[in-house]
Amino acid sequence: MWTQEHPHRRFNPLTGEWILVSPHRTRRPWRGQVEEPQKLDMPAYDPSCYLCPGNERAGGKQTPEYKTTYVFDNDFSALLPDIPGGHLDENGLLVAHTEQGICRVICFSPRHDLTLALMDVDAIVPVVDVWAEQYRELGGREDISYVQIFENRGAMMGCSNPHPHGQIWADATVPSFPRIEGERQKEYASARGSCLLCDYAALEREKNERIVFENDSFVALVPYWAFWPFETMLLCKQHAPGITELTDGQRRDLADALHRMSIRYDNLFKTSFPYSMGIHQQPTDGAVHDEWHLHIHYYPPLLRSATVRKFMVGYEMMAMPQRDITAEQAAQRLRDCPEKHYTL
Ligand code: H2U
Ligand code: ZN
Repeated sequence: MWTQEHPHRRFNPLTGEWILVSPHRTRRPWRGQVEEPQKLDMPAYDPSCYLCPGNERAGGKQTPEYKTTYVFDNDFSALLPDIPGGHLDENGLLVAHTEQGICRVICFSPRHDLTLALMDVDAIVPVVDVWAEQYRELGGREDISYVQIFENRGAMMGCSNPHPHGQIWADATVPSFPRIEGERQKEYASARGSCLLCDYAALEREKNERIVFENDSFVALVPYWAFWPFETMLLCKQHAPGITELTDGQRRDLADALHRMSIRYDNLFKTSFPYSMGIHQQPTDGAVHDEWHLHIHYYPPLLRSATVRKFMVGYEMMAMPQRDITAEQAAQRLRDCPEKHYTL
């Protein structure tokens, strides 16, 4: 009889891809390091930080004396708004298109020493509000079809500065991952007449095996098809294609969910937990996208401790992604974490 204890593949309905799960491997003995809780001694203001209020940034620009959040055009933008349009196609083999866009940086707080785990929910609500404003403004432009809001946390993720901040890259075209998720949601909606992620959230809440926590508007869970060891998703319980559709109450619940997820993550390995987190929502390409269901992905690299991470190498680079610890075990570990930050 097949059980989920045997090696198996799990299907990701949002991408159409598979992931190999090898639960028996978690029985391998582990004699790796057990680390001391990491102290997070950081100054509230760092004179050398370009995101701290009043300090100088690259190119002589100045970060103002802001009180809550602050948004500016990235001084090293990967995408630029004013470039000549053009493309190349030689035999379908050498193909290129110019890509226009806008990159911005969002400071979450003037305090250098805080993170979403250490800020109050009251202070995170303005972050959600500024995400919605930016989505509305950038998405409202003729030349922008998708607004990707994200946060990279921790040096392990290539984050250059601990000052709490995120980024926005707004693109003339819909980038690969949201495009694929959009196509999959659209196919599901046409085939079943319902929303993929509304149905998924309802199923997970009924099963109650992978839920980490809930509030009135959001459910936090380890998706059945998770790839990163402690990957999670925040799903809006009500159908909402984008962040601008959220009510004030839902925005507050999102701030609460972001806060609680970050605390549980930090408590898991008693460290300032690294991750990439991003919002997936409807494109702003002028079409109606009711098939889209707003959600947030967390992709954290850590596996066993504050320093032992998962590597995507070998079979995973050549064949398909794989995990040992199951989504159910990861959800249990995150459920067992308290919601009071370990440093407090
Ligand atoms: P990360 O730490 O996630 O790399 O984000 C910081 C961003 O801040 C990064 O994209 C930008 C970098 O280009 N930046 C500025 O816009 N101005 C500066 O003075 C330094 C860094
Ligand atoms: Zn700072």
